[in-house]
Amino acid sequence: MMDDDILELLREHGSAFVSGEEISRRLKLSRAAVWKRMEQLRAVGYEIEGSTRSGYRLLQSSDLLTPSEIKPLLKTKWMGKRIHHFQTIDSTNSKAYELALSGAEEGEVVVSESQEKGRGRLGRQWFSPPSLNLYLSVILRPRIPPHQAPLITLMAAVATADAIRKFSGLLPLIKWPNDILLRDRKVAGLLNEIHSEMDRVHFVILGIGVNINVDESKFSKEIRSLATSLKVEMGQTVSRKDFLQSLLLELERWYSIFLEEGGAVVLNAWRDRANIRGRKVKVTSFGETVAGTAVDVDSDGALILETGDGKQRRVMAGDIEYKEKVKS
Ligand code: BTX
Repeated sequence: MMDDDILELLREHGSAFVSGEEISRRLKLSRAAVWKRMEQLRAVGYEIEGSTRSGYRLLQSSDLLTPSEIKPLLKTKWMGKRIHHFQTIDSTNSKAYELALSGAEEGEVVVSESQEKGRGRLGRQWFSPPSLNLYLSVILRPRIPPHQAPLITLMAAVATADAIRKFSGLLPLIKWPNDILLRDRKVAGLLNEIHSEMDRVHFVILGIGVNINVDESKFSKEIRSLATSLKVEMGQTVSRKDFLQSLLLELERWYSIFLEEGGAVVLNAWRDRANIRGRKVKVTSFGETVAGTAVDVDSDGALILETGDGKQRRVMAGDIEYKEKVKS
């Protein structure tokens, strides 16, 4: 954790130097210990400039999500072979949409170190602080009719949940429509957007935000009790690059399963990971709240609820609240 503290201190100063004296005072380390730590950080790939007069400054973090950092790690056949990397951007989804409109190919990825207007569903915001998390959007061009597009959203949630499980060894749960929870808190969210005409999809943008190294204290009060990160859950700092490569691999794998084996396989995988059937829930959809028992999720992504009067209701969009704790 000490290395994290040093890096945080260096990052706080941006491109300016921070004196060895200040580092040793703030982190309660001897000057010699600071020097040794810097050597260790350099050894793992951090580019740190040192000057006897001015101190230290971070020139390049080894965990940047630049194409040159990511590409050597990729195990995919085609996904992520072209990465558009930004230091900051309004929203990776908006950028990917724009690129797709001007002809970007299937599998191109937009990734940014931070987002100024990270978007959630229903006009909400996605907290996107710099260099800590993952904000990415993948362009897909499936040859499917628009009514099948929701299956792509379910597929992306399954892939994200599997990437988290394989990477962390923890068991995530999908929460309808497509949040990923660890210990009942949101660790990732998906915002997928589709561009289509009546009978065919032009492209789908898979927008995925994963909280990786953000500490609990950085979340605003409103979301602190609802959100978490891989670092919080795993108790250690996580390599965003390694996680990104796992995520792209899972997305490629599940997308091929969808194309080759069909939507039913994806839907079943989603059901397994959501564990929603039979749960007592309350759903708020466009200002209306419906309570009931979750029966299933349909291939169009709709939640089917059994309301007290024995009737079934389909809810297309909204937010769900479990009436009892999530079993994971
Ligand atoms: P959502 O509408 O389900 O979730 C947004 C809600 O979640 C917010 O209103 C807030 O309560 C809470 N929240 C906000 N930020 C975070 C966070 N970092 N972690 C946990 N909870 C949070 C979910 O929308 C879809 C989010 C997709 C984000 C990706 S990032 C890459 C891509 N680009 C883009 O603009 N959006 C997507």
